[in-house]
Amino acid sequence: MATAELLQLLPVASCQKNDNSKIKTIPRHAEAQINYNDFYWNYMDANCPVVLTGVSENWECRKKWTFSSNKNSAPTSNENNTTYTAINFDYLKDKLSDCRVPVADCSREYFNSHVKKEMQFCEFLDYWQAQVNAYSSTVNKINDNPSNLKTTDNLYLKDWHLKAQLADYNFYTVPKHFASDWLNEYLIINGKDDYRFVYMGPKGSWTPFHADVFGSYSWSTNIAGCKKWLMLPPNEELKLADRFGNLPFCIDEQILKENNVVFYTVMQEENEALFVPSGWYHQVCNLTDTISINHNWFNACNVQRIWRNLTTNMKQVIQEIADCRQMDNFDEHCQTMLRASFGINYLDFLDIIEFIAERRLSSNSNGNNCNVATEKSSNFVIFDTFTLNEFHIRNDLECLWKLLEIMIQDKVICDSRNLLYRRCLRLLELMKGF
Ligand SMILES: O=C(O)CCC(=O)C(=O)O
Ligand SMILES: [Fe+2]
Repeated sequence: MATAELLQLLPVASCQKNDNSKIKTIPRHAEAQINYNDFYWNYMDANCPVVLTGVSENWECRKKWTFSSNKNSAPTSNENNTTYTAINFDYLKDKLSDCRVPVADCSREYFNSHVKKEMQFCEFLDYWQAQVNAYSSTVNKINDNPSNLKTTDNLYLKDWHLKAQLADYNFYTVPKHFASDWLNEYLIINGKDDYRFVYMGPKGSWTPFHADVFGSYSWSTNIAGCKKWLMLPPNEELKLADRFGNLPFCIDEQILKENNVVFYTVMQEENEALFVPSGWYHQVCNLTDTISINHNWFNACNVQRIWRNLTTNMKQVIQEIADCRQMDNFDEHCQTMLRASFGINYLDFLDIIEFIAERRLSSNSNGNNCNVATEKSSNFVIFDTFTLNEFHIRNDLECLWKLLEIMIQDKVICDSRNLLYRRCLRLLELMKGF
């Protein structure tokens, strides 16, 4: 295998930190122009959105799934007559038609989400192609508020784990800026369900107002088409809550303005990756036929936010079933309910933390010279491509140490000196000498 690319993290003082608190518009940087360290501290650690441009030029999916390299093919266009790359339906049918895919119907709401079903990929492509043919023959204006679209069905292929299904198919590469990803590092190596997705959205398909799973980050790269994002900094969404604390399913710019909500509109074009920070609510509308790749993840920068969300959700679970406190296995029951509602429970979270800590502790960068950033790298590889410099490993371990110190003060963990508590202590002990 070729030598892994080094993710070179430096102490935060080494980079001129932006003041991101009063941004007017979401900045754009050419991916090749912004280095790993600046992105890490200025955007990821600062929890501020940014668009990286020129991201997917060499990705197999851009070259083969679309006509991007064939300028003679008929492009699609939006209302402003901007041209967009057309989708190569024949290639997709040939290559992937046997796959089962998850599809949402954007015209039907079900418990604060869209109705979901499974389809054969080729069946979805037939539907999409028929849509393309229909709207190329009529002028189909997309209203600013996507729920106003009057169609019978509005299908959106989303959250497709294609990379997990076809591990050897290298249709994209993870941009290095997003490669410090504890969640997928743990899930992929342990053969568990990951958070790497493909989205294929016909013009007019959309994703309702939400924040991402666990309060994770997401990145989304457009292979073809244009997405319109409405994004709110954390807590701005509270201005939209009704008297029961429920948030709206669908928003538009007018609703946001009427409620004095701070928000940003991002038009994400082809070949651009949007970094969505933790806890930023967003709604996404595909203004044209769109294909995108995205991941959800967390790492040293946002792991404490994930932990806080986990504890908040646990408190809610405990409150909901407080009447049953006397029953046998009350604690286990709460953990089961937490996993069902939040996606992971304390045990799952601790499994991830343990795995990430042990991997870094056993890397061959045996602690020498860790106070300075050196060229020396670890002996493990992330996403088949990247490795961490010594300072990065040290930074990861320091964040894990701080997290564990917070965790062992949590009531659920320390109350009964239970297994969770002992696992946290063992890990702290292991990390003492790093
Ligand atoms: O592209 C979409 O429809 C939704 C993407 C999204 O919500 C995300 O990447 O966090
Ligand atoms: Fe999202």
